[in-house]
Amino acid sequence: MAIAKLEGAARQAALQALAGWQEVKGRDAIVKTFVFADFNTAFGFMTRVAIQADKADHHPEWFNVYNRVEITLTTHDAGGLSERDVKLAAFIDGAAASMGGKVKS
Ligand code: H2B
Repeated sequence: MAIAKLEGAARQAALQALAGWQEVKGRDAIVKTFVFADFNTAFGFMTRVAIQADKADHHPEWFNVYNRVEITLTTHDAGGLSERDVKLAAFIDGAAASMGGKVKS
């Protein structure tokens, strides 16, 4: 499946529109860490993201410890960032905000 990698001005604009997502060193991916009130809330958030990710057939790389969820987004089929990552990042930000998630810097 050919998916276009985000490049040039389109990539810059997309990254600027995503608050708090950082570029990963050494690979074309973005990362953001959220902290929730407790494990239950963090896992509830992950469940919402998981359902959306599977629906869109676009899945996060993530790591959870108790109330913390670190999420890396990239498009394996494109070998880098694509519009799919931007869409999933926007969904993730909305879900986190609605569940009281704070961004961990
Ligand atoms: N998730 C992500 N992050 N990148 C992909 O390229 C990708 C995916 N490809 N989920 C999908 C699944 C692909 O493997 C299936 C076969 O559609």
